[in-house]
Amino acid sequence: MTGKILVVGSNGQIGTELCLELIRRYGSDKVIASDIREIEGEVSCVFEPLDILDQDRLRMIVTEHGVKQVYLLAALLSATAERNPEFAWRLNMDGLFNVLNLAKEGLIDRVFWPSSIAVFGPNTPKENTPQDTIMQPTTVYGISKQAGENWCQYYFEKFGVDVRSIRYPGLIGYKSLPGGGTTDYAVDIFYQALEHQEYTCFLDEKMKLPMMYMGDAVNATVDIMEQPKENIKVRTSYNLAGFSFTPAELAKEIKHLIPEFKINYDLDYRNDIANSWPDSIDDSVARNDWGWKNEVDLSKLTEIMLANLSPKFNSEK
Ligand code: NAD
Ligand code: AKB
Repeated sequence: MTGKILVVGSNGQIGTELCLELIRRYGSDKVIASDIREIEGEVSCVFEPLDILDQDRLRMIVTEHGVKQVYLLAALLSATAERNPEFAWRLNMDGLFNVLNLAKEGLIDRVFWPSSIAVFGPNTPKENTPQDTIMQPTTVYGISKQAGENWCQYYFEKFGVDVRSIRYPGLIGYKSLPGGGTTDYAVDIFYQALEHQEYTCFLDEKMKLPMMYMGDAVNATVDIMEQPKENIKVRTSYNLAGFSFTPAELAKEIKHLIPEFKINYDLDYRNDIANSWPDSIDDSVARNDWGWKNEVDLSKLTEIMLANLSPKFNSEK
């Protein structure tokens, strides 16, 4: 691969693991991490402080390092965005335009931009939600993702910008802390289970949502970017599915490994957000177009999360 890869939002949940995978596949001299916050954790590559809203600095980093691919992860997620809708719209949209416009100028060859199941709304078919269906999102986050998808397609069709996208479900990993999403309960629950053997959930016990292990999501992300152009037939964003579960089902899995674990429920506005999203996703188009398949199911995920987080809590005791 020619040129360097820039990850914007590298300190977040996806960025932390994505940088490690990119370094594993291409070497640390190929990857540049960047975030508005200072670097944390295990990532061993060049780090550039960057506010994605600062277009001049983005341009400077891209030209100075010879960046040819950008993974744009900086955004406000659903729960945080509802508390600050105007800023969420600005960050989620202007950040995307700043990257797309550099690609339009020919400085960047390929862009990855994540969408979300949040593009769907209460009128969307809930079970096995198809690739193409009704999309009337009711959150500012979902509105920004749906608009972003259409802008990606527009830049591809009008200007030939090679931008690729996945509608991630809720992602669950152990390498970083949750970042303001509605599905993040399914990350936090593991920390609370290990520390307090108890978790108070802000979603209803029967709220079923599509989820995925972070390792699978990161593989899908790099895999879609490695595809030849002709395999990418959807230029809005691809549906992607792992498995679906409710808080009660996740609690039951955790109880198999931590028998004293208890879950309580105290619903808040995030339950309404979750209620507007699908229960499960049909990702057959991604499977057919570029061979996507997931590896990890719910019981494997529970084992991975507890096995990797336990040492952290044992060493803190
Ligand atoms: P996160 O909140 O954990 O990470 C976002 C990172 O962006 C943070 O490190 C933050 O410091 C950084 N950031 C914020 N503002 C910035 C700015 N102005 N300039 C540069 N960096 C900035 O989010 P995440 O879970 O890693 O999600 C990354 C992307 O994937 C987002 O676009 C999100 O919408 C999308 N997504 C995530 C999930 C999920 O379950 N995690 C699901 C669907 C879609
Ligand atoms: C969120 O809950 O906001 C994210 C998402 C599904 O986009 N995890």
